[in-house]
Amino acid sequence: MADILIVNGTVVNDDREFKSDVLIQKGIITQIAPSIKPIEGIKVVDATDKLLIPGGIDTHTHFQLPFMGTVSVDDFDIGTQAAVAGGTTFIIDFVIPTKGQSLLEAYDQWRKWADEKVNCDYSLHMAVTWWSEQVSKEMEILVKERGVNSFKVFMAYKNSFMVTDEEMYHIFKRCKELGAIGQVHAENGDLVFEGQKKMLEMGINGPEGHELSRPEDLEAEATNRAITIANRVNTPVYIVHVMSIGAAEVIARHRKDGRRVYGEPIAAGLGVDGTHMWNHDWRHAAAYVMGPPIRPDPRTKEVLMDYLANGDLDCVGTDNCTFCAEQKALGKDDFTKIPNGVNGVEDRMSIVWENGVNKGKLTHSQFVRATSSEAARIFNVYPRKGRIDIGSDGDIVLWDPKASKTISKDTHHHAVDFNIFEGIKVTGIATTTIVAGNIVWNDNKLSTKKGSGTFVPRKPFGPVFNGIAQRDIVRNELLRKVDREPYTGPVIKLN
Ligand code: DUC
Ligand code: ZN
Ligand code: ZN
Ligand code: ZN
Repeated sequence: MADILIVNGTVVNDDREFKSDVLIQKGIITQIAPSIKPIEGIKVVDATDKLLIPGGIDTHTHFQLPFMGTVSVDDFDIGTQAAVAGGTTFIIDFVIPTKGQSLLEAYDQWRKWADEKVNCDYSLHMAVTWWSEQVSKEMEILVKERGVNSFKVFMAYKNSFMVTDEEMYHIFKRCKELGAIGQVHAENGDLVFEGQKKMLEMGINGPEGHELSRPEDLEAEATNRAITIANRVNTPVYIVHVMSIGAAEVIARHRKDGRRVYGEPIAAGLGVDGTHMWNHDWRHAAAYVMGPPIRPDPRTKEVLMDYLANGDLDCVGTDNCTFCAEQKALGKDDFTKIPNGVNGVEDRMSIVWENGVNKGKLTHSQFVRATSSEAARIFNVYPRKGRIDIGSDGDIVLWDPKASKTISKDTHHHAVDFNIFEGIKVTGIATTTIVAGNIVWNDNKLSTKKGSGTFVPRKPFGPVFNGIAQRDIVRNELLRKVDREPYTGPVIKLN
């Protein structure tokens, strides 16, 4: 928790942009003014020609995740190093208990893994992979005593994480009672499973079978089903990793109908297309295997960015879940065994800048909204995170909109031996990253301290905590009255 004075910068929040100095004391922003006099001995950082943006928030990581017979290689140490090197200062990872496992036990495990290693602040979402009285009770403890306000269900990964519609309904109901938000990995898991069997029967066992077995409409269908079920409960829902035009269209349509649904595109989906899965080099093709698949249609990343710009999609995550060549090779003869996952946590901000701001689709403030502020609002850590303001955490990035780099596995800060954005030139990078007043990334060098980040508990949503939740409550009350009144109109008899 250090003191630092940043001078001559341009502050960009999601509502406005202005020239200002910023003072951070004991890790918290204490002053924002045109010309702040340095206190004796304080570290002064010159931000001439730089934008000062709130540290990025990655809503979706899987560091050191035990998954598909192996463990993702970016752990909480390397993963958060990569994060800050790219301008992200806060990550939200997923606790994923196995079916039948206590949620609290899994939570303790993740806390232990993360607390020892994180180089920036973090929070945890909880995946709910099964349903029982015990799960219901543990959800309450997690919300009231452990700082978890978001619970994710998988509609895919049959035979491991997948839940039924009935279970999802009960989990959403419980979320509503507790003031938490439901999140969904939306793919029709039964049909993915059938598709996988069909591909293998047809002799398609390479990475292209991954994409062919889980087409876009299985994502769109599940997205619609998840929103429909959440709407039965009158509770908001957050769709993780929106990968297809079809799923984005479903979300946009429900939003137009007034439903409270949030959509999260990810760096992979905004930065590359899925044609790489047809590469003749097996390792190259396998590197792009993640679920839901990155879509081969080259328009997808453009359209997802358009939805992000118009506000029908909300905040950008990554699903960072990385596996090295020998781990991907677990599926050498059978694509269904290739560990699913790609990188993103380091390159997310620059990919969004390059394909959003540099293409004229996002303003600076919209960029901040999409990479930080909106995530902070949705997950209830705003304005502590996601804003440069007095009282907010001193997590600030000096962003150079003119500096360029070419993304490569040879220079990235991940543990993984491949980068799905290899060779992409981005203009707009984090030149200095400040976490709680400490410079942790500057001049291409990391100076992080393992274990220095802290867990940020997130309160449940309620009228006193969150404007969005307040609106939801009022709207849902109205909807209940409008939608659920007994029908009193004329009765049409069908013969
Ligand atoms: N998708 C992935 O690609 N990896 C981790 C879990 C998931 O849903
Ligand atoms: Zn997922
Ligand atoms: Zn390729
Ligand atoms: Zn994920």
